[in-house]
Amino acid sequence: MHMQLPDPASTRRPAAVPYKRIATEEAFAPPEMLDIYRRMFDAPDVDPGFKGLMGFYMSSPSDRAQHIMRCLTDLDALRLQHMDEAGIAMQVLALTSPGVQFMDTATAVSFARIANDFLADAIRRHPTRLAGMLAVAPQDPVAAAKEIERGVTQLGIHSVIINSHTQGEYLSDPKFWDIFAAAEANDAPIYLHPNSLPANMLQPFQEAGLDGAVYGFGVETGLHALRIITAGVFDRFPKLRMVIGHMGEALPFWAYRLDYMHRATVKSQRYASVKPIRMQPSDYLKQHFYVTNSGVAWEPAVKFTQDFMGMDRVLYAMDYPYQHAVDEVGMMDNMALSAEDKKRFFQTNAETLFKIKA
Ligand code: 1DF
Ligand code: MN
Repeated sequence: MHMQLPDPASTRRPAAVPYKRIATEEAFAPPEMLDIYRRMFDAPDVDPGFKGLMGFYMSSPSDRAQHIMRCLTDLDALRLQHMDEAGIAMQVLALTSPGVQFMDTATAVSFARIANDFLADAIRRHPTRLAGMLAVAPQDPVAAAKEIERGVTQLGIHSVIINSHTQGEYLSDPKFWDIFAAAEANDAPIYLHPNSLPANMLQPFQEAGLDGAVYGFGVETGLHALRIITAGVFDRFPKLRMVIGHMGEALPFWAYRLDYMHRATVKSQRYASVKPIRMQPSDYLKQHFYVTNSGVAWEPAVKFTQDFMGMDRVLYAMDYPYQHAVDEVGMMDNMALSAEDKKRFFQTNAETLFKIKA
């Protein structure tokens, strides 16, 4: 296998292919949400990770920030043009991180509904090009559960986005489990997407500039997924399914050590919080999770993850507009995979998971 890292700088247009490319972790932002964010940045107690991340994109004159802001707020001509240029047939959209998760509870609950209606309108305008995930406010788990039911039954959106921690709190805490109950009851997978690092984790990452998508996001989101697994969430909700991006936030690569050390930790009774669970951590990854390759257009990593998770559990994603890299599409097209497996990766796994009608 070639272990050389590809050059993401060139821009060739991808070729016609016998499958639809469905990109499954693509971001948008209603302008009204950015107005709410602007007001939040002025508060004295604003979360430093949130302000550092979205404050940057919303105020920086850099080409990267300007491009991202323009793309995030467009759900029509510009987005479709970028999709056409990249050969993307369909985007599965999610309210950009952190969505509503730093808002006060009342604002978060009401804005999640507004965002979902806004998304449903865009999908109605472009039903063959756009699909989506439901935003919810974990700050109010009962309201989040209701919004999942409303979104699935009334908006026809069959998955949920949660941007990792909510103000430093993790879904491993049973106070959030009404959300899992609703996701399971409505057969809606939850995409656990990165968030900026919580305040108590930020400093050693941020001082080295490693808090964002470069590394910190993956560490924190992987931690969150592991907390959910080791808290016994899937023993309690056996039909619950989750999705993680960025090649499973490296968890497939960790699987062997996770299993060994989790087993040893349970046995030694070192922590009251580490109780026995029915299976090994890697079994939950393989049976309850789907992985997208957002941000990781690297054949050896995709192949390893397919080998670990199974061909039906690894899906294509671009992470537009944060990784708007047209060249990566062709690199994924050219992976040494059978025609059937390539179609699973780009198209049919997404159609099944997100209940997209072909
Ligand atoms: C970044 C990356 C920002 C991702 C995101 O949301 C995001 C970034 C604010 O590069 O700063 O969703 N990402 O998923 O990799
Ligand atoms: Mn993303």
